[in-house]
Amino acid sequence: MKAIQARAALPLTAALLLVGCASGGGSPGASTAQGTATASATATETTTATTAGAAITIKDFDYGAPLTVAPGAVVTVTNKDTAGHTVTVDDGSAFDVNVRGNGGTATFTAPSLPGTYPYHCTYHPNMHGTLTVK
Ligand SMILES: [Cu+2]
Repeated sequence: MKAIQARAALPLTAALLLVGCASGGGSPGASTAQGTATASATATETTTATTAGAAITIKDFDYGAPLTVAPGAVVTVTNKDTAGHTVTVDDGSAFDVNVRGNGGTATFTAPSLPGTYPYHCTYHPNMHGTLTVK
């Protein structure tokens, strides 16, 4: 007996990028280009160096996989447990947020100094996680 599971993932990439590339074929002394060449190439550069998107999801008293973020990144914490939790750095005071249960969220800013930051929950000392900044 065979169980075939077909999973069709169709990412809709509807990104049309029209880059006006001026054909730079400078062949010396050959053809004479006719007409008016209106080359207005507007290069819109979107520099996305944002540090968004970092997230910790707490579920079943677990912080999930260790998270690596850029210095100063905004980390969003979502708590899917019914109990409240905190994300509290073990040493120092780099971050300490309280996250309500039942889908509560909180955000904190990751330290600007690269390193590994173990954290815990002040309510449940057996809960541990690690945030890496680099
Ligand atoms: Cu907790």
